[in-house]
Amino acid sequence: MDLKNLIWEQEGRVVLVTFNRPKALNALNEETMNELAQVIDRVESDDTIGALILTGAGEKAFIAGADIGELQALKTPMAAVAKARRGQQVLARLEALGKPVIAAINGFALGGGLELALACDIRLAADSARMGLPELTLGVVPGYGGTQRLARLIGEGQAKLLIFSGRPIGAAEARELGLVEKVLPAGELLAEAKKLAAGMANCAPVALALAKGAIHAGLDMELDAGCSLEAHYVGMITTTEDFQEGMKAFFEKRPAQFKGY
Ligand code: CO8
Repeated sequence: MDLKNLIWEQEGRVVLVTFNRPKALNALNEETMNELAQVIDRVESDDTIGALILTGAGEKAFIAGADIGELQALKTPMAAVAKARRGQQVLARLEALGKPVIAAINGFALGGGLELALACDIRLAADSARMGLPELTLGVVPGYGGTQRLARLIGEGQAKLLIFSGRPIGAAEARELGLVEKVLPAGELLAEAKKLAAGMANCAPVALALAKGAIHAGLDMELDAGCSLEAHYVGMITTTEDFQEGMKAFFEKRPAQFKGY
């Protein structure tokens, strides 16, 4: 991988990727999006990786949005459509990764930065973090899935309130809305993200991918169809060696050693 704006660190089965463009508060330019696509390829195909954490460098920002200089340089509506679609495709792949992805929101998560966090499985926020979709105040529309994922996550009315006002909110309010799953003292954010990620990374990988897939698919299905899908995933998992190992380890009173098949 050729990474300039992202820092890649692997500890055991957990990869920590840090957005690092300090001069623009880690804003997402095209280059950074392309690097994120490379990271996703690697995480997807590398069996030694069981979970991914995304965070921002420094204390001030997670990601302060799409790079506003690049937005200003857009010459035609179709160039903007193409840019939005490219970003959406990368975030859709992030969301669909068969491994857990945790956003550790250490500071400002605005515009495209919050949209990226919305494509993660779990959002942990530092108590000092601020989050919002200020696009309308810049004369632009959220373009990296924000109008879709925010309304699904916190409901139509609350999403409209945030998007139409462009008002950033603090971590406590974000927790109340269900926009983030946990709020932590800033100094404990990464340690907690790593602890959670390590636990998830030690689960049976195929079981985790199936559970994640069932949750995502089920949100677009009738309950009965979703339960049927779930039952078939249970059937599929019993054909793996990891299923046998999980049962055996329980009765032998030891931690299971999963292989990923
Ligand atoms: N893009 C480019 N540069 C940025 C961005 C950004 N999003 N955010 C901050 N910067 C730069 C600033 O220009 C500044 O640079 P310089 O030092 O050269 O002047 C540097 O980072 C530090 O920022 P500030 O001086 O502004 O720091 P403050 O502490 O005063 O303020 C804020 C921090 C409140 C976070 C402020 O920087 C801010 O409001 N940033 C912009 C936030 C924003 O509006 N984000 C949304 C952008 S739009 C978007 O994300 C659309 C996504 C969909 C795209 C669809 C594709 C077509």
